[in-house]
Amino acid sequence: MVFGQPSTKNYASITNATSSSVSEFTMCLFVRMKDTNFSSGQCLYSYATTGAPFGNAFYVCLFSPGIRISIHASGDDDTDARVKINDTMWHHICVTWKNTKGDWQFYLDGQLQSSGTGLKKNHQIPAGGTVVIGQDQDKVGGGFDIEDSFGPGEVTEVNLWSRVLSGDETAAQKANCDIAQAGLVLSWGQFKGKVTGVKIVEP
Ligand SMILES: [Ca+2]
Repeated sequence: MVFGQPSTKNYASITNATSSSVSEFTMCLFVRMKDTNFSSGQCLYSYATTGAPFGNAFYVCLFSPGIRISIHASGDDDTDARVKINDTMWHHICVTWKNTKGDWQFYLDGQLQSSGTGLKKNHQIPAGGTVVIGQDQDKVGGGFDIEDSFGPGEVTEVNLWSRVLSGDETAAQKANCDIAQAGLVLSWGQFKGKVTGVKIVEP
């Protein structure tokens, strides 16, 4: 997906994205940011449900310029992954989370870059929400702000698993685009047909 300048009209979305609540996940994508010096937010991925405050139940956004991972439920819980990717190069990123201890990991280009614990421990992310690529959701499937819109840049191969992938699995994605099938709940092929405003370029 090729995004132009930030606009609330550019995104891909999938409604009813998960059929059961989520106690652990991995979300990976390839991204290239063309603006090295942005000052507003750049939201890559958001998931929103009606029960969550401000819409989002989960998001991965860049806020000038570190990547923030957030899980919302009766109060936010977020963490700064201390990773910057605004260098116009392609990067592969993976975020993992598991509710048992609230452990999270952030992989950049197949390498574990940062990690932590206590992020929304014991929380279940509710089922049935909407995933949007390229926007933050202030309400389910909408409430987009240009200050949170992704662009200019490119995003591809966005996938979501209902489990924590291993380091070897994330490294294989980066190296060979080798997408693990076990636990894959949302795949890139599903997003490609649901885009608004952005251009799809086949590899
Ligand atoms: Ca917003």
